[in-house]
Amino acid sequence: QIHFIMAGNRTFTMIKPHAVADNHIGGITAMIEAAGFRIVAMKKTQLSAAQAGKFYEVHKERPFYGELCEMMSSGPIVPMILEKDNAVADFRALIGATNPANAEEGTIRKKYAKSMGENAIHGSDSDENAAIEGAFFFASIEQY
Ligand code: RTP
Ligand code: MG
Repeated sequence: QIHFIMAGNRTFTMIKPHAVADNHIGGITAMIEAAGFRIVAMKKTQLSAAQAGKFYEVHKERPFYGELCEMMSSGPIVPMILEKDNAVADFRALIGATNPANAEEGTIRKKYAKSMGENAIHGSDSDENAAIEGAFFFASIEQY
């Protein structure tokens, strides 16, 4: 089918627990779609602390690892696989800086982040990690 031939590449994202709890799923997905990303897979789920620990294993030596895993398992999240040309870099531009104090106008974190930890949304940092993180949450039959 032609839309597969024309498809861009993929990134992975999660709406973090505080933003789900505050009813921002609709506002955030609207910004994502308006920026030209296609939602390939999406669900609402909750990580155990152990699952969050596995997802964020790359950060296990960082001082914020324990706090990060606790926060990410504190309530439901909305993981998604997104598709667009230049998906990883364009999505990181859309979400804005990790620290919301540095997030640019018009970014998701500028609008919805509360702090460095509760910064509303995750975005993969490479094509390789996007594939790993997407496969952590979604089977191939869930990706359209
Ligand atoms: P993400 O992976 O969530 O898209 O965020 P990022 O690349 O902008 O930031 P990264 O360095 O990968 O950190 C992952 C998440 O850990 C929390 N964090 N807390 N307290 C702190 O100093 C600190 N630093 C990072 C944030 O929730 C960040 O998104
Ligand atoms: Mg990161």
